[in-house]
Amino acid sequence: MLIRSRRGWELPDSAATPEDVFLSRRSLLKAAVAAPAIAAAGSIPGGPAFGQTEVAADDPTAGLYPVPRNERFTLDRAITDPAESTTYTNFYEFGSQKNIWRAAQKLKLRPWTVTFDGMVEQEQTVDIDALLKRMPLEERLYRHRCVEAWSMAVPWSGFPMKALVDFARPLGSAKYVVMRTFQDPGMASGQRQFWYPWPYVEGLTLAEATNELAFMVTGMYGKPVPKQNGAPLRLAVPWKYGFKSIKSIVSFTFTDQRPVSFWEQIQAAEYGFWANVNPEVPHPRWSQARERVLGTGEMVPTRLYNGYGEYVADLYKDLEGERLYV
Ligand SMILES: Nc1nc2c(c(=O)[nH]1)N[C@H]1C(S)=C(S)[C@@H](COP(=O)(O)O)O[C@H]1N2
Ligand SMILES: [Mo]
Repeated sequence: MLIRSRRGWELPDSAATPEDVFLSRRSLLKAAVAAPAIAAAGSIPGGPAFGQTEVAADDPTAGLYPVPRNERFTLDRAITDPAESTTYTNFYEFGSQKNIWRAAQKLKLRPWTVTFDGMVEQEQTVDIDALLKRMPLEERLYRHRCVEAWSMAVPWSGFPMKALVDFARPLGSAKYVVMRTFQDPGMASGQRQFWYPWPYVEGLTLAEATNELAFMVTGMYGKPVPKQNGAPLRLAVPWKYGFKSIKSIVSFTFTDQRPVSFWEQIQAAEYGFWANVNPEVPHPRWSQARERVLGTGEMVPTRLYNGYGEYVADLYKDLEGERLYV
């Protein structure tokens, strides 16, 4: 999100956005070498296959996929090449660059438990595999719009977040669900960068979390979701900027207090609680009017709620006074 700086939020407004960096790298590549040759080679010398979607050795869930597609969710564009979406990732636990997918292979997938606590009928910690057995797995084609103005379109596998909320049995007084990523600085070198407020935290209102669109991701492209994309359990809330879609979740806490999320702690003026996609509300340092579609070199107009207004606009009709689009 903010790169090449230990203290990104202290950067002047003129600092390069990751997008600038990526675009200039791209043009450098194109100018210096024959880009098609790189694409055709299909691998990085000494590394695993470029765009790896092969299943990690410690992931026992391969047999669960593929799962039936829910045809209700359709795309207005091609599915993004997995070589792009699995190698150009944001996962600050493993570094602040986009190419951390190899570092992310250090993520240890088992044992993995998920805790449900706070305002619930009964606190519980469940094994991820036991949880997966109880959830109705399906595939959905979703668009994803990062606040940095790039986007992708991905077949996620997983289950509606509502099923998870039902499983957790929150009390009637709970208003928010707070999600946390693992914390293990020995495994994830980015977490040794002490100036970040680890662990990564995100939150939704319960109305958002139980909206039909809110989806818990466990797979991608008909296979277990790769480590770098947030295995074994991540969120997908496609009407919001990508930073809301927290990866590698270990806990869900139900509360009546609005949480302050990871990026909001770092820079509240730029990354708020609601973070709904809106092309007409610029980020303080760049426009949100258009987005670069990963893998195509194309710039396309961004849509209000990332095109998902029919599902979610009603959630916000009584919240006009809030900063809904930052
Ligand atoms: N724990 C954690 N979750 C995270 C992030 C992160 O750095 N750490 N980055 C977020 C951002 S900014 C985006 S755009 C998406 C990126 O998901 P992808 O890498 O699968 O495209 O993950 C989000 N979830
Ligand atoms: Mo993002």
